Amino acid sequence: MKCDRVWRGARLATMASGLGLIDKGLIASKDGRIVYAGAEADATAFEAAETVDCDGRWITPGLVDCHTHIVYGGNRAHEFELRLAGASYDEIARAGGGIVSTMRATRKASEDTLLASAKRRVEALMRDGVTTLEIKSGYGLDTDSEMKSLRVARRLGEVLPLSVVTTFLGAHALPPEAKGDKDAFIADVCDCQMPAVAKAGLADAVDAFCESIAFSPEQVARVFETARGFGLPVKLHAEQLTTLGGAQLAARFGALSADHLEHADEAGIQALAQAGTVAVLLPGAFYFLRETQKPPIDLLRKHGVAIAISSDSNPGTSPLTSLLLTLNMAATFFRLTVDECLLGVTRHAAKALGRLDRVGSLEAGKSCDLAIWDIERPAELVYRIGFTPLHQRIWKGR
Ligand code: DI6
Ligand code: FE
Repeated sequence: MKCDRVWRGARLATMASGLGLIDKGLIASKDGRIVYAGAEADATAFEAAETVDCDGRWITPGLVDCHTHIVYGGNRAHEFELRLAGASYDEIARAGGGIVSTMRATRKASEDTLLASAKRRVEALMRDGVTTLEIKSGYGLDTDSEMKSLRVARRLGEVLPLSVVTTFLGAHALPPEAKGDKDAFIADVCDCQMPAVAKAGLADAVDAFCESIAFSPEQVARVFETARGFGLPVKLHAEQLTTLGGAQLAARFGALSADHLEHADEAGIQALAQAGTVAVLLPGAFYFLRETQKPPIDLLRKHGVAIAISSDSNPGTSPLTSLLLTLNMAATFFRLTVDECLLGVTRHAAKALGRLDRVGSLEAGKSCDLAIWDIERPAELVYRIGFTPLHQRIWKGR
């Protein structure tokens, strides 16, 4: 069979079922897609334009970072200093800092400025083998600025060799001009912002922040009903700081994912299991906020909920741009196993984006997105702190 490129002599972690380890593996690509991934011994004869000998290196699917807020103006290093001096995240937010300070900087910044700053952060993630990246809006908080942020997210996927999935997070925080009226702001999100975003084709999904300091389950339900009307799948920031029933709400709407979940209870986890909603864990925010309440890992295991892991890259609670470091945190803080960690940034992360048909495992028909590693065993991807053993990153067969 004719194909474009063959990688041979590799050890594969296909993630097709469990880690799907193959000792002497071969991958063949054609037109940017995988046409074969499996044992070299079982492969038909491929006539390839280029053959790469991998010298026993490991190949995993290109990594998927399924939850980021990576497009924003300015940064919050000064608030970090205030926190070090004793102020809490809450106090800073109430004093006009927090998400609203990033909103001001994001509204002020030009599209090119936002693009240039986000590009450097995305490139850092790419150096860890990331080939698919989700990017949320939510620092614009009005129609024009939300659309500007989402256009920047789309442009990142045009100027960089990786796949970008965009999410409209209009219900992230209350902007000052809403003068405390959350219901009126939610009406604006549903009646003005989301229709404009959907009409322009700028969002692949819709997210919301369901939290006592953000929006109630009733307000989020309104956002989700509107999203349904536009045919957009939903996901939710749920149970990060308090137990509000966000997990059940996400399940009720068949959400792709429920994210954070530190304070989720068993009923919530059961609901996620029944709905097939992925639990996205964000150890970077847990670390940076010095949280002590861990997500209920044992309940997620008991009920068979797929676990994904993501950087949550954002200026306020997770200024993190390494997915491998995120894995080390997931293992160290949450006691996830190496297998759970690696599935969490491949197969399960792809599922959390509704993209499992295209990415997340090494299987024929999927995009040929590969991470080729200079490692002796997969555990090295989780074990190291601040070192990337990436040999090469392949996106769409190149
Ligand atoms: N949860 C978070 O941790 C971030 N957004 C969200 O919904 C916080 C973002 C920020 O503080 O800028
Ligand atoms: Fe987040």
